[in-house]
Formats: sequence, structure tokens, C-alpha cells
Amino acid sequence: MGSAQAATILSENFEGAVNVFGASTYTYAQNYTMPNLLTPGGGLRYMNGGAGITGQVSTNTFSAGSLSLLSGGILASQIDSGQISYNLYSQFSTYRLQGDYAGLFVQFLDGSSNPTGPLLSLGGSAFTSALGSGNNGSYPDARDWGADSQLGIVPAGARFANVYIQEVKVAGGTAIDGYVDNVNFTLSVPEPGVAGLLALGGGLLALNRRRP
Ligand SMILES: [Ca+2]
Ligand SMILES: [Ca+2]
Repeated sequence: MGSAQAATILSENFEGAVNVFGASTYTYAQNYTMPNLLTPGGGLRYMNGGAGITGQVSTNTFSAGSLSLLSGGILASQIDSGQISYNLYSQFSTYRLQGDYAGLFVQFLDGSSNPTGPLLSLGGSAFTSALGSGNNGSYPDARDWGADSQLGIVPAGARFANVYIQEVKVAGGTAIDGYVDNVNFTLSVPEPGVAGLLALGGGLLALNRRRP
């Protein structure tokens, strides 16, 4: 039994001249990180956080906007009866040991654009600081790429999702170097057995995030 329905709400690999977050990119060939050995692979480019404020901690926010959940055949009645699961996935890295980082956030919204359900978050400070490092030929402390993900049930009443990335720099340096690649946000109607597990243990599954 496969999923009866599935919808890709957002899929961004940052390979194009523009991306849904309106963010600037670096190439892997610039050698600011270790190679991205994850699946899906990193391709040629990844997102960075743009210019920050020199000499102080600063944040840039990149929004993909408010995205409709009613796509790919997903029905409002299915969301409201707890039948739709979400899968949020992204890859993260950073510049050496500087301490900059990126976080991916999703806030579900109801039909009146009011927040409903928990704020989902991937990446962030703790996740990024735990990434390994190695010598990539340019830097002795280039950082690894790590994947973070979260699985759960779309809250009843949700119709849209506000998807955004917050990029934070430490006081030192000028560029905001939270690196992001392969952001994927999908909805599906899980197989009957999986749906039961999610309904019973959604909270536990939401905590079972992959670590680098
Ligand atoms: Ca890429
Ligand atoms: Ca920086």
C-alpha cells in the first residue's frame, strides 16, 4: 500500500538563478564547507544568509510566503480529520567555527491566516554547532553538512503554511553564513498503519529528528 495522495508544498535545491526564498547562493566549488555527501546531493549551489551588520549579532529573514496546503489533491476535510501527515526536511552547514547558523521554520495558518498548531523548526544554533568538521584542502576546519527533518500530522483547520529561514551571524565577521540546501516540505496521506502510529505518537515522532 503506497500513499494515496502526496503533495509537494515546497522543494528548493538553490540551483537556479532565483529561488523561492529570494536568497543569495554560494557554489560548493568555493570550498567554504566540506563536500555535501547527503542524499539528495547538494548539486552546485547552496543558500547563504547574505550581508549582516559588521561588529554585531544580526539576523536576516528569508520568506517563501504563505503556501496553500490544498494542492496535489489534498482536501480540507482530510486535514481537519487528522489524515494528512507532513514531512519537513532540510540540509544545513556553516562557515568554519565562526558560529553563524540558519534555522528553517514552518507555521501553519488557518483560513483567516491566524497561526494554528506548533511552530516547526529545523536546524538552528544547537544543530549547527554539533556539525563535524574536517580539512577540505582550503580550510582545516571546514564544516560538514547535516540533515534535519520532522514528521507529524497537519493540525486541524490548517489551510496555509508560512515557510521562512532565519539566518543569524555572530558579532564577528560581516557575512551571515548559515548554509542551507535541499529544503523539502511535503504532505501525504500515510498508509493506514502509519496513520495510526502518527495519531498515537505524533509527539514522539516530532522529537525523533535526525542528527548529523
Ligand atoms: Ca543545491
Ligand atoms: Ca560570518
